[in-house]
Amino acid sequence: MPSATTSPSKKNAATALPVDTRRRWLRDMLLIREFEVRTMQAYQNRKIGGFCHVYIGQEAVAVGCTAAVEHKDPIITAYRDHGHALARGMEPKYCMAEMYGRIGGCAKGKGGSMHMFDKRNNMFGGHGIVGAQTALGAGLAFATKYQDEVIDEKQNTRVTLCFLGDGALNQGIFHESMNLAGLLDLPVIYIVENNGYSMGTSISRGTTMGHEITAKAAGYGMDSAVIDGMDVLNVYEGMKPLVDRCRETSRPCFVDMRTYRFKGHSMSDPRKYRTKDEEKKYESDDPIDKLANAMISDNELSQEDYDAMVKEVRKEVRDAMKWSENSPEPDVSELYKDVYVDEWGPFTGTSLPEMLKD
Ligand SMILES: Cc1ncc(C[n+]2csc(CCOP(=O)(O)OP(=O)(O)O)c2C)c(N)n1
Ligand SMILES: [Mg+2]
Repeated sequence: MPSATTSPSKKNAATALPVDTRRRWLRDMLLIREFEVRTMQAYQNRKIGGFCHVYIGQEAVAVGCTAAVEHKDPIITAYRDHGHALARGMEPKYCMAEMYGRIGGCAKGKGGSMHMFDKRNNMFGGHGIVGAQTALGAGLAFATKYQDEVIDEKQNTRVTLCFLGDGALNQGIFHESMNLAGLLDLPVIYIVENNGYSMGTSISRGTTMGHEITAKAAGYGMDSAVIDGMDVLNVYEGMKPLVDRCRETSRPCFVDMRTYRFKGHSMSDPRKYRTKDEEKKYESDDPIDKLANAMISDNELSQEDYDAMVKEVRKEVRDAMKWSENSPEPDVSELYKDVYVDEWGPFTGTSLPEMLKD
């Protein structure tokens, strides 16, 4: 019978990791935060157009989850995707230029904020249709399992992390994907970034059983876990055993990752559907402050080191913005390129298993 595990205690494997690892996670979260703050400003200054959703408040999820897998393991997510791309190692300039609609962007400026894609870092998007990535996540897991176990005859397969919002729980495609993943033993972990809202609809208004969403996994014969997503150490510690087990058994699993988005759903959202008190409560649980304060009080990081880190990421993001400004807009001839797979140079005549290999 599938079981729901609860949040692990804080002072375990993650705190036993080298200080440098935790410093890197802190820096990664700071970079995402700074990137998103500057994204909001650039949007207001009309440097960025189209739909845009920032990840402020949820940084510990992308950083802790990507730390729990290997670089070869595919990740895929929805449209609130800048944090996942950066956590996976995309250089900020490619992410920023994509939003600026410039040729230097990761999708040549043709995808925008919702379509961060980075094959080299095994980041398979950025998807704007709510729930669409859950079927693609199952497909990635099917392909990697086939390639790793059938073609390469390796014992351990890659594990796919498929992130989704709580709003996607009510999409038909999510249930079809869960069914197939359970039925075919696909090595995929569905991570619901449960920030409590789907645009302006709270989870209790839009989802049967409200916050008891792990019950849905039980219906598909999957193990599940509830993890506190506001603490990067907790995220890592909660995810690591699930990833190890998924790699070993090729059984999918499901995570209810409790988190909160500090800003609105998109760039224009007066947030009338929630109270200021609620926002304040979560803001006082800031994942960046939490790790920074813990490391400073444990003498693992000095205040000067922290200030220098903040300065460094500010410069990195400023440089990314400058670089994006200087990157040209795509030529009109780009309009018909990359529309079909057979026109996409590197993928021509390549089967999916081969494609996943390089
Ligand atoms: C199939 C589909 N229906 C509706 C929308 C419009 N829409 C965009 S975002 C969103 C809310 C999704 O919320 P959630 O999955 O919780 O993600 P979050 O924004 O909280 O990260 C909706 C309904 C869409 N993009 N796709
Ligand atoms: Mg949500």
